[in-house]
Amino acid sequence: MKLENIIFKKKNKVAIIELNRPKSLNALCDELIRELNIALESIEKDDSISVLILTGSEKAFAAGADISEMNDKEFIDLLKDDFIHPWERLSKFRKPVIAAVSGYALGGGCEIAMMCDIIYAADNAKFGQPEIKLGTIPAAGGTQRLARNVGKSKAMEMVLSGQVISANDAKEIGLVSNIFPVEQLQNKAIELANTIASNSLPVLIMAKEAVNRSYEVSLEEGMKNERGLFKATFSLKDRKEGMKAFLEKRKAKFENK
Ligand code: DAK
Repeated sequence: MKLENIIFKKKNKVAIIELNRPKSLNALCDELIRELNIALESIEKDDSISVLILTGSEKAFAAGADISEMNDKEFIDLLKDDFIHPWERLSKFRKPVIAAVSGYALGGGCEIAMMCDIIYAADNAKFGQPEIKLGTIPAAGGTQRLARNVGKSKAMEMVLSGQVISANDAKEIGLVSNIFPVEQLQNKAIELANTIASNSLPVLIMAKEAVNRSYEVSLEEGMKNERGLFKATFSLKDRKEGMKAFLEKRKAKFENK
């Protein structure tokens, strides 16, 4: 299938999706989201891929949903069309995802980054939920994930003022885990992706699920789920191999089984 709005690459066990609408700073139009979802489906099914990196250009990860597409919509269009559902696919993706963010990550761009598991930012990155300035509010988790990630006061400050924050501020409030000079960002993301991908894929999927549950359920329920998944790792050949390799003082050879 021909992809017009994203570029797909694969390096060993790591897939890279680059958002690619440079003329509109990677504004997230319907067709881009459709292509992204097709790529996610195929990566999820591909056993040779363990980790995904989602990235944009140096100037923009994504400057938000495409305002020109939304401009003429009426309430009834949003009600009838499946406008919301396609945006949720990334948050249901089961393999680890690293967002490598340079430049603008605004509105839907910031929301897409927050759907990823880890955010690495370039020193020129700018994050924000400026929807309030357009007379609307975030709709792909901006009010929810931001509050959970950075706390109520900062989330309110950003959502209510539309204020854009720097990479340094994003690091300080825990929105991103690391900042790198813009020219190093891709390599640093690939380095981390390779490290993650050297682990067992089924165990990565379980670990991701366990952490994500902490956002959904009580501590007690989350712990119960964690224990269940921990026990489930004991059904895997890779768990046996991991512990055996440690005791034999060698590197484990995981088979994703
Ligand atoms: N949509 C469409 N075009 C955009 C765009 C956007 N979000 N952002 C930038 N562009 C276009 C500009 O119109 C311009 O196009 P031309 O005039 O050259 O044709 C080109 O990209 C370059 O932009 P600028 O000339 O403005 O570049 P500057 O460097 O001067 O400024 C900027 C960069 C990022 C500060 C500025 O472009 C800007 O403020 N952009 C808009 C940022 C924004 O407000 N983002 C939030 C959009 S609302 C939903 C899920 C998600 C959402 C909604 C629903 N459902 C699941 C229901 C999300 C909503 C949003 O994200």
